[in-house]
Amino acid sequence: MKATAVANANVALVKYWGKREASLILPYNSSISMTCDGLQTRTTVEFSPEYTHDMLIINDEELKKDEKDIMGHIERIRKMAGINNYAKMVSETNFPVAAGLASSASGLAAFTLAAVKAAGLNLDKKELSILARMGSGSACRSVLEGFVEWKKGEKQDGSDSYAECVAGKNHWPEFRMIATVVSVKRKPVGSRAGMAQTVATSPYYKSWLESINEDLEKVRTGIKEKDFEAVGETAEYNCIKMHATMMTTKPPIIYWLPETMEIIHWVRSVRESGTPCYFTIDAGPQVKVMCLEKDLNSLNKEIQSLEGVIKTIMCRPGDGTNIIKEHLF
Ligand code: 2P0
Repeated sequence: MKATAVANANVALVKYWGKREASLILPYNSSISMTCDGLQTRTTVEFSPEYTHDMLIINDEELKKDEKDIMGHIERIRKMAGINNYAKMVSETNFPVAAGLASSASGLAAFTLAAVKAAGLNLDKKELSILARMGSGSACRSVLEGFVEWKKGEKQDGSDSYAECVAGKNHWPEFRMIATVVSVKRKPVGSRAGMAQTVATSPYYKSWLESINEDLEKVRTGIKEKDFEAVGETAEYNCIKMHATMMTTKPPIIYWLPETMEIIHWVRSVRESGTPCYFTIDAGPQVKVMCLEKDLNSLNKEIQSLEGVIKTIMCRPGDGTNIIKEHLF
């Protein structure tokens, strides 16, 4: 009753921001992401009669309380499998947790698959995506490889709200992302609370929803046609629109730091001088720079020389969530 899974984080090109139903995690809008190799979580889960309580250890630190209610998620999986044993869960990421690099997406995707396997369940990709979604919305996209769309669905039970592959990881290997780390501090407002506050108080949230279908269509088509400018331009603008809804909540949520702004302006000036690149930013200060493979190394070198950049991680379209043989304990 022990299994280990590995999952990559994903970065949204069209963002998920806002829930129409919180307990099942059903979004107001569909979203599209790239599963990023290079931002990886490994998780081992074991159910055993020898454990007297559930234990969750992330990057060598035992968690007593978790923001994402991973304990609630393990209970859900225990019920599905009809088992009573407590679980030990050990998880390791190769990037900073809770700093806006989608750690909950890779974390909950790896955790869901490892727990399902350890519990003796056999789920297909759709069922796994639905289950991962109930752990953390964006995790449903990390189940799949390459470029992925999470269809928001219409049903109240969430059975039509899951992710599907738009294009596999080998469809467009020239599309790259450079994830920058400018701060490793925990963000001031978690995304779960942040999106609830946005839905409840931002006067711009309605406009966000009104323009989302156009963005989804442009990015979906752009990926299929490998149109870098269309995807980059739409993704960058979609990110700015999402942050505009965050900044207009009461009280306002501002995730950007001075270093974030510095990279934004740098990307714009590089683009003006002829190198195609675009930025996107999630619920945190880190900037992800989208570029083409041919410009990757030179742009990465330049970003590393910017003041305030602690490190960069270069990503290409990556694998979905998979079982591996090597356990963490
Ligand atoms: C996204 N984010 O599409 C957006 C963009 C952050 C900004 O999905 O409450 O950790 O667990 O469903 O998935 C972050 O939110 O939130 C997120 P829950 P989640 O990637």
